[in-house]
Amino acid sequence: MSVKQRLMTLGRHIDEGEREHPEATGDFSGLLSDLAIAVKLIWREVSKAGLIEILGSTDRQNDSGDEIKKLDEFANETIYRAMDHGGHLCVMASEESQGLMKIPDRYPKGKYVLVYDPIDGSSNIDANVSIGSIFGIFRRVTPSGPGTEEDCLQSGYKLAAAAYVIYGSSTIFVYCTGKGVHGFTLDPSVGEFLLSHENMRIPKRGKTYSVNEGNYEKWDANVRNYVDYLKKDDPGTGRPYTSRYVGSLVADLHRNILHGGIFLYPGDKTYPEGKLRLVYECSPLSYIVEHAGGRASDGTGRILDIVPTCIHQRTKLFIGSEEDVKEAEDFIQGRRIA
Ligand code: P6P
Repeated sequence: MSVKQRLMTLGRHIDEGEREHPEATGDFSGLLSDLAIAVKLIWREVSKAGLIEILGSTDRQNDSGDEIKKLDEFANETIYRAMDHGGHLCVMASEESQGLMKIPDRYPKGKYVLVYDPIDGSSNIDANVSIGSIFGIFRRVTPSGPGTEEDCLQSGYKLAAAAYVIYGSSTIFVYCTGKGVHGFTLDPSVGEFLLSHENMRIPKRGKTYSVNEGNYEKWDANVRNYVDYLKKDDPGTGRPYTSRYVGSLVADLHRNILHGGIFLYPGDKTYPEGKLRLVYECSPLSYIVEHAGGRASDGTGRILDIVPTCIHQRTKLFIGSEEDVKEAEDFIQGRRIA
């Protein structure tokens, strides 16, 4: 009989992880379990988004200037309401909320911080292209009481855990608490996330690159040199690479983790510092990719070493297979032109 994946639910996996830490209070496990409930509620709306009035825009913009979709708002509120009363968190921050999301006074304050992008890739919602959610969990740095901006503005290397969810042909919850990266696929018939990708490892090099080539004219020469290099036909080097870009960071990244490759969103004339958000998009995803054996850089340094100065701060992002990201850094830093 072929070796089958252990029949393991996300909840059991979280509990087993907690048992490896005798000092654990169950706080962390409770937090992750509450998060899984929120994700299932979002999945339910995403899976029928075309059937009910949840597509379309709220005619408002978030702090990033991005149009707020109704599903964005639903997901943002669902996560907040699932997480605000468990006593695990002292504060939250979200792409969809300008300022900090405080824990109501009537609820206890916990020792963790949640930063998140409730729906990433929302411009794809009405086209039925995969979208995602991204989560980062820090330990608080302030001693007690309501959490502050200081608790949210931590470098990614201080993350206690990170997770992403892809709502696509199937819904997959991928998380890491520092002991490997593990993926769980939702079985809608029982409403459980079942272990499907144990100990995910990203190949050291891939043959796929993901970038919005429509920005080519807006890039600097180093970025153009790198992308031109990937497209050059050079037998024996694996080039030309295949281009794959769906415009949903989580979906593009998940594919590159499974099969190898690089995702890049460099700076350009529109977004000189890069478009993607550091605190609740790039840091959590970089934490996961590094624990899967990959690399994540802003072109000159490690994403996880960046010290955020504001919640909605943007960054350039080169993330994926270690050798591909290192090669990209050589071009971005001008050490290579071909
Ligand atoms: P562009 C979606 O809006 C997003 O934040 C990421 O999910 C995605 O990778 C990127 O922006 C797409 O940006 O400029 O290529 O449309």
